[in-house]
Amino acid sequence: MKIGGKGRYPFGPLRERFRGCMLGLALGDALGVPFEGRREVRGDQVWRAAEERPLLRYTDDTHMAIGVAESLIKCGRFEGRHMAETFARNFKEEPWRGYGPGPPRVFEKIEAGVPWDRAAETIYPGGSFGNGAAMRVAPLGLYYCRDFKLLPEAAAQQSKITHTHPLGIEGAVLQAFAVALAALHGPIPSAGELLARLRTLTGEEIYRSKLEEMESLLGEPRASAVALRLGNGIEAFNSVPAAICCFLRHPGSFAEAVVEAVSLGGDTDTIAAMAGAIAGASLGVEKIPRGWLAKLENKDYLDQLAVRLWEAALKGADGS
Ligand code: F2R
Ligand code: MG
Ligand code: MG
Repeated sequence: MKIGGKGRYPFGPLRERFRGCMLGLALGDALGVPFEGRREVRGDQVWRAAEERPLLRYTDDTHMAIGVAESLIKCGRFEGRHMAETFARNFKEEPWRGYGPGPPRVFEKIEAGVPWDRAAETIYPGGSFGNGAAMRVAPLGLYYCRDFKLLPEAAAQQSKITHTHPLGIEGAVLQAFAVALAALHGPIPSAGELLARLRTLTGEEIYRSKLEEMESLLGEPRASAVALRLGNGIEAFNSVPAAICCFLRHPGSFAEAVVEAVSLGGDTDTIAAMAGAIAGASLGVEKIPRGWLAKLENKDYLDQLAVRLWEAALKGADGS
């Protein structure tokens, strides 16, 4: 099947890829968080931490992705107001998940009655270009994986709840597409084809040049070169390309993609959450190490959510 083409819809494996994506996102987040802010991390440190920790606890990345999934399941489509209110309600229940500084201020405004598509406008000059909209967008990429016409607009709109800067929005669109292509296609036949598809979505020079640069990093032995050339920071343009690259450098191994994402240092939970979401969507839940899954916080709820999202996507209120 050609990437993004209208091939036969692989019903059976798709369910396992939805599960792989949601659980992979949460695991990347949980495995990355102990190393947040480090300059560089060795792979063996990540493996050891995963083995030694009794519980793999996730952060805001997964907490917000849960909100995206809950809203899509409930509404059967993207509904901005509902998703914004879901984020605000979930934040109130668990404000300690390590949220970025902007979103809680947006939620306050939403609760005060500011419309969902206006609340984020004044938090940062020009809007936020943080990676918060990209880190949570995976369930929407799954939900709209059969509809490449609706997907970019839905990804951009969900971004605007908290992130209105064009660079924050484009990062979320790219991450949503990477997840959608991975879920639809499964194991990727060619990194070049996926990158070419993603390049057609870029309007911003920084993403275009980083996607171009990525091809030369696929055979690069040193992971540190990925952080050096693509970034490892909290800004969407310094983390979304790095996450996609970690997946493309290890397209057949969920564990290696996620461990490498953490090893880049910087915004480790978020880069690993995004790499884990793409790798899980491509490879399916069966390729995620069982020992890690067994220790993941709220594993059963995340798994149920993935299956319910898959069922909702099959009904496809506006996607089929
Ligand atoms: N917040 C964190 N990590 C900090 C440590 C948390 C601590 N461990 C704890 O437990 O409390 N991680 C989470 O935040 C990131 C996502 O952030 P989000 O949602 O994008 O937030 P925000 O505030 O919109 O943007 C983040 C930063 O980006 C810079 N920035 C954004 N737009 C800007 C603009 N227009 N001009 C200048 N700077 C801009 C600012 O520095 C923002 O603070 C994820 O890593 C998640 O894991
Ligand atoms: Mg986080
Ligand atoms: Mg983070």
